[in-house]
Amino acid sequence: NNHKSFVIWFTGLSGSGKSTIANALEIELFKREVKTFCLDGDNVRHGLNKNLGFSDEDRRENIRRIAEVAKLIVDAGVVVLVSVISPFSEDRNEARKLLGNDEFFEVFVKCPLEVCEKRDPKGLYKKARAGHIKQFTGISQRYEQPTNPDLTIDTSKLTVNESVTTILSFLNKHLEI
Ligand code: GGZ
Repeated sequence: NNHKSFVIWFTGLSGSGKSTIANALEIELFKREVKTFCLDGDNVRHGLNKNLGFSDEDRRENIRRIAEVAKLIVDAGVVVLVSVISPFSEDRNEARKLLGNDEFFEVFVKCPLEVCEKRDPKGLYKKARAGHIKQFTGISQRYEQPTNPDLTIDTSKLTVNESVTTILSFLNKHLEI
């Protein structure tokens, strides 16, 4: 099957649902014979980026490397689903510049901090509140909301299925897939 390749860049707080949505979307794209690859911050930080922490500098380098890897995979003709907090607008804009506007779609996975904190699937917010994790996004470090995302998904209002359907119809409208 011939399709255009591009990056879907999911940005949002820890616990907002980025990876969950990317994984569910990947299943739907597979059914449509679209080749995909998931790049997840949490995974990449165990390998390629294991020398990076969570300072502003390290987050920037994390995003830079992930964008470069995403570009390599896009050039191989694969749709890349990137799930990283990517809290700083400047870093996301650099990623967009690297990929180019036609090959970069920013999806803001929007979810109030209170909801993410209530979900707390890994107990990280609890640790961050207690001061055991420094520079935690939303607690002790800033998250800059996208001002002009290609798409916004509010996961405090939509189910995973509804979120995936919304993204698929966005992609249908914009691409021949
Ligand atoms: C934010 C942190 C932190 C701090 C560890 N701040 O939700 P998770 O757990 O599974 O995924 C998060 C991941 C963040 O990595 P990213 O590469 O996505 O971040 S960034 O784009 O900002 O570079 C979270 C966990 O690592 N985690 N410490 N201090 N999230």
